[in-house]
Amino acid sequence: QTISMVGLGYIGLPTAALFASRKVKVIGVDVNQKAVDTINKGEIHIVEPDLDMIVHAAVTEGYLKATTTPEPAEAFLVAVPTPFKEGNVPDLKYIESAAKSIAPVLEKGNLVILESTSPVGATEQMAKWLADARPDLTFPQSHGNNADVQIAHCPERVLPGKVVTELVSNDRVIGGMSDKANDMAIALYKTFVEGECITTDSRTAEMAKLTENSFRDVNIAFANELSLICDELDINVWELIELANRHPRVNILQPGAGVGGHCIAVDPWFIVDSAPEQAKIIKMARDVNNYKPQWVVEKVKAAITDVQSQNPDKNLSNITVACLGMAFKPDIDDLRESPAMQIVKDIAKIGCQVAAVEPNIHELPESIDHSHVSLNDLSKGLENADIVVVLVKHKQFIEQAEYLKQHSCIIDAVGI
Ligand code: SAJ
Repeated sequence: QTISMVGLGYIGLPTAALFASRKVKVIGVDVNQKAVDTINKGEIHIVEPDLDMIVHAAVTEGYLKATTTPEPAEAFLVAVPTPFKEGNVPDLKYIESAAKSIAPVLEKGNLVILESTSPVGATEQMAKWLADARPDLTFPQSHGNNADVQIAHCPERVLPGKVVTELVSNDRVIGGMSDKANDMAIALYKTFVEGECITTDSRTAEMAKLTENSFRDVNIAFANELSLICDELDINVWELIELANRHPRVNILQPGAGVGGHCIAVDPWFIVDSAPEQAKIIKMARDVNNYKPQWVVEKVKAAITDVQSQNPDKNLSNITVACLGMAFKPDIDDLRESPAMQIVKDIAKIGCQVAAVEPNIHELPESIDHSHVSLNDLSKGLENADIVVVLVKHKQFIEQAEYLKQHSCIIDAVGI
């Protein structure tokens, strides 16, 4: 059996490598020539624990190879990005181009699985693109179980940082466009999935994935809203949440600097776009979480005013704000869609000096204003800081909590 993984990013590459580790031949397809070359050398172009070993073994043993042009296979798995475009509308252009690229090599008996997080109806749309490109084959929208090519949506739901273990142990929702597609998809995933495979239709599977991430977004928004309320009422929100969580049916999440990453801050918009009249709480949660970085910046501005009123000779350019953390969540190096990174940029725009501390990176990204922001280790970052802002709950900062507490002006967005 040969399977083809279309899209070799954070989800596609680990999935491809796990199939290959079970001695299934995998052809990985990606438009990024550099990524293809790196993988064919047995190396990886993304950061994810344990992935390097598995990819290296899969490539050297000959079970995984990468290419930029699709080849025939029995099953095709599509894991390409589904961003949103202007107006928070989902953009399916990567699914469309993946579908159009595999269509010419499809054969009778194939299974095509969409793994990308998608708005409701995207799998049916993909099936339509495939059918339009291949009028000589039949598809489940018109031929159900008897179609030449079967199609399903099986959303990924793994946590960045734990992808390799969660791919194996998580339960898997399988949304086939026919019963046959469901049977074929279960047989395929059972190669390495130890969790349960539960079947439904493609639209419910799409909505299930969006619901999971929206559930988390709404719950984080509740915590973030509490942090604003408690600030107003002069109550320690961390203590409050700990106390409320002693109730057997209450489990409040943690407030923070905002919600980042490529999933939780994006997926709820797919629901809002599909049902704008009904999706009231989901939309409101997005707004609450999106506002949080701005609120942190406002706190910093107020602290700057305080510092200046105590030291009238201090102008903006000789005030230093130490920003602890730039990643989108604790103990990773991923800065994409990071509220902490946005906050660092916004504080630099005020005109003061920013001493950024991010133990998981070695150099500042290019998009940062290097004349106002420097990258430091923790002790150097704190050295001349007038104000300290904790933006990410990295383990290195938790270890130094007692020391940090001694600083005269500290804004703790994450409850260190
Ligand atoms: N966050 C808080 N407070 C919390 C928990 C998280 O502010 O109590 C913030 C984090 O700092 C981060 C953001 O939320 O900025 C998202 O982090 P996360 O760890 O909740 O989730 P992701 O984006 O890394 O992964 C999510 C997961 N979804 C759920 O937990 C429901 C993962 O299982 C999905 O597979 C992934 O999205 C995805 O690919 O969709």
